[in-house]
Amino acid sequence: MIWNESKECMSRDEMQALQSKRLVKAVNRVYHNVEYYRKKMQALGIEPGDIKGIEDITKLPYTTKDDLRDTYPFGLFAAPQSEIVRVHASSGTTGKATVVGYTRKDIDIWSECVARCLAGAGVTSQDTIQIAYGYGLFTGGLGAHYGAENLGATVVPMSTGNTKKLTTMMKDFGVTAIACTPSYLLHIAETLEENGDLDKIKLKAAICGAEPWTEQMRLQVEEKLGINAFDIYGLSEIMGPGVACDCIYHKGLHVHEDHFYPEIVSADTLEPVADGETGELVFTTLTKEGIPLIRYRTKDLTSITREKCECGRTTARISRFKGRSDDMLIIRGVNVFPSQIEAALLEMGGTTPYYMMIVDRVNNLDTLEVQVEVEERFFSDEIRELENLTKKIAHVIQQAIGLAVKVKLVEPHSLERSMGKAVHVIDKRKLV
Ligand code: DLL
Repeated sequence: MIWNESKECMSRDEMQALQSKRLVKAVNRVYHNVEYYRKKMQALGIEPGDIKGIEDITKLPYTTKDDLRDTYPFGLFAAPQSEIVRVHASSGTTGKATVVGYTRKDIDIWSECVARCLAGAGVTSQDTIQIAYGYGLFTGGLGAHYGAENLGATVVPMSTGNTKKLTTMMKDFGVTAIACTPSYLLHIAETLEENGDLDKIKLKAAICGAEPWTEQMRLQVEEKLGINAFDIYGLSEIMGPGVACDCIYHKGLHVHEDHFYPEIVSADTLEPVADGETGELVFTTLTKEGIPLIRYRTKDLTSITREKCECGRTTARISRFKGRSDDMLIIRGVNVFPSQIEAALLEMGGTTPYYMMIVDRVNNLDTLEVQVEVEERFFSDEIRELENLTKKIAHVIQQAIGLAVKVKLVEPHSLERSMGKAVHVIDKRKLV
């Protein structure tokens, strides 16, 4: 089960010693190779010699997405172009794309991290795995692909776009594992069910990430497909998929902290919070050459524990993500995360994880309509039954988020299915 015992099962002292050694090297690298970092550190009066170990990390400045945008495209690269063997970029829906570069060593470490995740999910060289994240500038496809090859599994590079072909090959090739977004896995399960193929597949594990999903959704999809579903986390700025992943105990995601040092800080004060408390996740890359980042603010909200896991790994674990601080909606002054709606819907039963939140402002008052797909067997022509169900859903959501909402039931299969990162919110207030 454990793929890299020497790295994933170290004592805390050994881990800290390794992190200290690597941090000192990383700080020297950015100071000497990246003008932007040198100036930032000089402005704070910090010299590389001031950083003697991991305990000095809080002396260092934070890095944000804006820093990457200000230095677009390659300004934070710490290796000459001749050593950069690959670039990836984020879609940049809210501004310029953020571009990241990898040296050959970075790619090797990335594949090892993804391989560790897959091994933790029970995938071995005996497995056939479909990679159904998008290939291209998005890190999902190629990141998962290299990791699966590193492990020696047989890789089927599906990408996204043709679910029919994917399910046919899943059956014909005897596919045993799949890597895709959780929302796409749901769509795949739905397609298999519609075609009466659920009992014709050999799938045993799914490694899903790139978007928030609830524990309720993970359990639902496990039950539907008769598999074990794992949560894999990552972000392009830090590496891509494989920064952290949960194990068969599903009690938090193990961070590959020999390469990525995690801190949890208050999103308001930026002061570190205690283990177990929720805050913003911050990462420092300890071994990256192409684009090492110091104290990168991910905006992802989670908590951390450093207790040893039942699986034997000693690496720090982060809890399932509630969402990003910038995904949080403020509706009539109340903080709402889409994941709260998903959890409430799945807990009540009879509904599907397909929902859309429409936020608007009418007469200076915020409104929230939640469109919900119910399971076919609950969808009835009887107006009275539908009204009762609508009231029940509105009640459950109100209990979960503390806000009265308008619920609209929509026909099964009418909300758009996603093959990448699902969209659950239309905020019309932003459009005016
Ligand atoms: O989504 C990398 C990735 C690909 C991760 C495939 C896992 C699987 P970005 O496009 O840069 O990179 O988006 C990163 O996605 O900051 C989180 O907000 C969100 N995210 C990623 N994984 C998870 C997860 C990839 N397991 C952003 N749970 C991150 C919740 C996730 N959110």
